[in-house]
Amino acid sequence: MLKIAIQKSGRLYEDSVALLKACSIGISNGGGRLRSVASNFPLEAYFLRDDDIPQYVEDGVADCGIVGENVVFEKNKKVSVEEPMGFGKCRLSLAVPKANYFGGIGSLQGARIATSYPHLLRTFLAKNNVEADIHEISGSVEITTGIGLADCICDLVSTGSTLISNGLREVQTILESQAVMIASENLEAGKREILDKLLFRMRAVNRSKNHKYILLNAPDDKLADIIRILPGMKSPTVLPLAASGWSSVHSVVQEDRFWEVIEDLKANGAEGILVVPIEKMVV
Ligand code: PRT
Ligand code: ZN
Repeated sequence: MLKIAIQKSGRLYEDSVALLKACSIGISNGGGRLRSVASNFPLEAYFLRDDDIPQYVEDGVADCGIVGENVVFEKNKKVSVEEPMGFGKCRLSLAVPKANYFGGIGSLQGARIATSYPHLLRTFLAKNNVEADIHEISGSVEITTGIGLADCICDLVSTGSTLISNGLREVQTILESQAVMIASENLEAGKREILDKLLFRMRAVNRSKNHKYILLNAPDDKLADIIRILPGMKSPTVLPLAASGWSSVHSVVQEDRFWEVIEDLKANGAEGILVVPIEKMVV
């Protein structure tokens, strides 16, 4: 049985449980439960505060866990980072009151900086030969400049709207982060095997989120161009249509190139283009 630590509530809980569900593994902390055993996979989930997850994994109380990279690097525990999970994306950034001049990182010499990430901030400042006065606080970092506690803040940002509504301007990113799977450095062989199976499923689910299945009709004399545009997983499937001189082409397209590819296909004679989501993608 593999023991996995998951955030009890908060920004990562729902996405973590949804990813496991997409891997056909059902767990839930319904009714404030602290543990849940999956019925069809050798997995037991512990629901914990995200800040505690790296320590539990280092100690081997949990074998693995899903937590933000920002927390993993801040806590600096001996754990292995196994795989990005594709959610919980954010960045740790420095921000200053928007009316204030910012003359680069060097201008933070002697500044008072409020943060919940003192280790990451200290490391970043040391690399840039800046000595500043770090005020560690556990929450509401964004209000500290307004109340005169700090000149600058170092906090997580996703949309940026919290900074804007507090009159702050993002000036420097320190770390790009997302949720990752971490694991104990010395997992026993049986547990390693279960974790590898789980990661294999997660990869298949996450890959599918970044791809679409595409079907289209093309005149046979345009097939060569269309196949060049649609490389597919190995190569596209080409099937003859009942109407002579036409074929149906099936392939897989990366989400981030999607519109570009569609425009290119149309310009090269493709018709009746259908796009379908993919549930799992195993390569
Ligand atoms: O109770 P527990 O300790 O488990 O949870 P928590 O309150 O410490 O963490 P939680 O649930 O807020 O966040 C968990 C993880 O989600 C973080 O460690 C990050 O890895 C990730 N994450 C992603 C974020 C954000 N986006 C985010 N925007 N965590 C926090 N924020 C906060 C940020 O601190 C700021 O207050 O949201 C605000 C900024 O958001 P925008 O959209 O206005 O820029
Ligand atoms: Zn926390």
